[in-house]
Amino acid sequence: MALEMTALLSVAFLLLATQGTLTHGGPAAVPIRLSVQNDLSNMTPESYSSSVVEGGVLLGALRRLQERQQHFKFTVKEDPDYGLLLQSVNGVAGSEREQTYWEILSESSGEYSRLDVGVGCYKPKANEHIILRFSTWSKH
Ligand code: B12
Repeated sequence: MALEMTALLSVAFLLLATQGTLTHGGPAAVPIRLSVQNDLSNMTPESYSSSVVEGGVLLGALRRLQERQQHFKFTVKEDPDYGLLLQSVNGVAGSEREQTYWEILSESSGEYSRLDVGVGCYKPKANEHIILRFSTWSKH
């Protein structure tokens, strides 16, 4: 009898544990660091932490940060060919006339590389340092 009871309890526990995993599991969170730099206006660089779901895109980390951090805001504009262009950060928008835009970089050990896709496609790696830098471009 005691044996049956233990077996029954074990099954019940297993069922509960599995259900817990299914309802609360979901994809793991990938932490990233995010800096905002604007060398054109002498602003002090800002640094934030955010996260993206495993395999998720940078846009998710920006959205999560915007929801939780009052001082971080951004907008995007849809491009028919390349998806989402990061248009403004914290109220500062890129401008065709001024030839300015938000450049997106990844920093590792002091080395900076430019992302080869936009915020809607780039999948950050764990603990990656992403930099949004207000920059100028020139016509050739
Ligand atoms: C010029 C150019 C830019 C200029 C556009 C300024 C301007 N008004 O001309 C600037 C410097 C702003 C730019 C920025 C970026 N660019 Co760019 N750009 C180009 C380039 C060389 C030519 C585009 C062009 O003039 N086409 C001719 C015009 C008539 O067509 P259009 O449709 O009107 O062009 C517009 C779009 O291309 C858009 N655009 C330009 N780059 C990007 C990037 C993204 C992600 C989006 C959504 C839109 C977009 O701006 C153009 C002008 O409005 C292309 C490569 C190529 N040879 O096509 C890369 C290209 C489109 N860019 C690219 C990238 C990766 C970027 C950046 C993400 C780089 C970065 N890490 O910062 C950023 C965007 C960041 C952000 N804020 O979201 C990639 C996109 C790849 C992809 N599959 O997503 C391309 C294909 C280059 C490459 N092979 O790596 N870019």
